[in-house]
Amino acid sequence: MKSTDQTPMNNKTLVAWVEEMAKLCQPDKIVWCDGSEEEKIRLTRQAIECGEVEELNQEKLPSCLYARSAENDVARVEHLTFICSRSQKDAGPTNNWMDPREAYKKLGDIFRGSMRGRTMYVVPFLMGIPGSPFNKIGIELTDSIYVVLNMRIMTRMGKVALDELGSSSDFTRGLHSKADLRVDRRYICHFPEDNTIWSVGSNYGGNVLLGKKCLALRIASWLGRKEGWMAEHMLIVGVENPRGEIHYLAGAFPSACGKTNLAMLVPPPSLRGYKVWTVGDDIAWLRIGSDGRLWAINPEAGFFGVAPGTNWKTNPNAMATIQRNTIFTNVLKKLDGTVWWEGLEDLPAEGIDWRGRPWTSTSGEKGAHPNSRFTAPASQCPSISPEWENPRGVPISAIIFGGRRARVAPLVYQSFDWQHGVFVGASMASETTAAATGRVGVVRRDPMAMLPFCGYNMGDYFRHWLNMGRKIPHPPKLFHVNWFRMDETGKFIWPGFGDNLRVLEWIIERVTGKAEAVESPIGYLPKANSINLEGLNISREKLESTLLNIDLDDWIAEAESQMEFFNKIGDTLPQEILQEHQKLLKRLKRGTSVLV
Ligand code: GTP
Ligand code: SPV
Ligand code: MN
Repeated sequence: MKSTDQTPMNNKTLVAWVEEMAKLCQPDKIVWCDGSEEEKIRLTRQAIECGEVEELNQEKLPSCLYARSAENDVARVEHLTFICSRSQKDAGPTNNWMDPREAYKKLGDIFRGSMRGRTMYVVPFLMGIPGSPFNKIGIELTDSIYVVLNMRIMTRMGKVALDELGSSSDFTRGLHSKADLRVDRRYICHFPEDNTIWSVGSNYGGNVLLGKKCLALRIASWLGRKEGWMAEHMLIVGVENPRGEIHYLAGAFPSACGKTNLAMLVPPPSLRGYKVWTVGDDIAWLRIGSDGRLWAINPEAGFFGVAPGTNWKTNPNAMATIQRNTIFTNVLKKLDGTVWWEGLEDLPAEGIDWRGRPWTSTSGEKGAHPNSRFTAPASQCPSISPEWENPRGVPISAIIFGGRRARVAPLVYQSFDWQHGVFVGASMASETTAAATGRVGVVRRDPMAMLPFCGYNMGDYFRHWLNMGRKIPHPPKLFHVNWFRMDETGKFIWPGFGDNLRVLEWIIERVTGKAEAVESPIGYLPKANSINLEGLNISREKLESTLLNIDLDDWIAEAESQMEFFNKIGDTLPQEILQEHQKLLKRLKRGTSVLV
């Protein structure tokens, strides 16, 4: 077993750890990745030769690749994801827990010899921006070129990360092997006390791109609590009004609930004069700045976005971003070597579907998997913010929680204060999506969109949010939105996408004290005429009677369901959350008809 020349001899801890892991996995070869263009070309060629990826039409989609994952490996596997803290209590009731000794043994048995006949790539990566105090460094060892090529887009990978690390031993140790891709030998384990992640048996997205959900959320949330900052499943977007003032908003929506789309929003014609700037589409790290505001960075360098539903009308910025240097996973491959998915215009007559089988438009089968994705460099996004690589981050004026709710949750409301806002985030719910395996469309509680990503006890996480509120001299205002209310025929009532700016406008005007609101039992609702409806097919009456209507019976049932969830959290649940719940119930029971 031989390492290449790039071995950083100045970092003995790193070299020793790589050797130890190589002894376990027994690869034929070890390759240290430097992140160079030459390396990209070499690895791409190798991945094409061994069939790990396919080339796409290089004239129409330059430097783009096509990948198909195993049929049983198309999404995050929450039931196989574990927090392996020494004490089960630290993982809490919402996480799967495994004793760390047991986990190392169990996964070690699967890793043992799993890289025989394969190469182990050493992928150093930086989560954050060179020179930023927010930064964390990880090293991922993997036997998947697909992972290396994705990590190269999603993170700042190679030399830049090793330079930043120097001889320090402060890095996240990530070990990944596809092994044999068997579901019964698939585990995603986090060892927060060891700053270690072991992922085996998968080759898909959030299971294996260890910088993303594993480090930047699960491990980082653990570190953030210890170190006094926050790691959140949030987009970051800057909204510039016609006067040139920019407000930055962060939004926590569960997987496949609209973060990428909101981050890249294009203003509708009636809101001309507004500009929207993309800072991040999935993860935000937030710290208190010296000016007393909350500042955020996007620790990632790329987008791993949902393909279905993305088109030139719904998300033109994403479409422009993915025309080159992009990896498409589990979409339909057209006969001309371009790609297609459900919701993209121009239905092709035929192609090869995500399973690798011939497909025709009349076959009745999906051409692309509902969780098919594109991996693209953030720098290619036309709306990328000039501030997106500012090591200080951007100041956050408002945090928006959001869910996918066909009923109950109104288009938008504002919390009364930070504590109430934390309760709103803690009690939010959303319908499950194809981003994780399991049933789709089931309403479940997903506090702050972090249910699958919080690396520690959920009650302690709420406590951390409450504490942060006390520590931030000028905290952002907290809101809740829902773009997904349906009518009786199952159609979305709100047009969504670009028109969501109408709601962001109200939110920003609430922050700046301009927009009017009325008090309802659940929070402040927009006053009838304070949301701009110009150019929309929705009457003010319809807005009031559907999108902004609070049905008291529905909400009392909602509050009961919230309580069932809080009961599961047990004794770490902060009293403040219970108090807010009691106050909500009291307001609901006092209310008669609360139409705006
Ligand atoms: P993850 O990457 O899984 O975290 O997802 P995300 O939160 O970034 O979701 P994304 O923006 O990719 O949207 C997921 C799906 O919802 C896509 O099919 C979108 O087309 C659709 N979608 C996004 N925004 C809206 C909206 O405002 N209205 C409607 N009806 N659909 C939307
Ligand atoms: C999500 O599921 O929230 C994603 C995709 O952003 S994954 O990287 O697979 O987690
Ligand atoms: Mn996500």
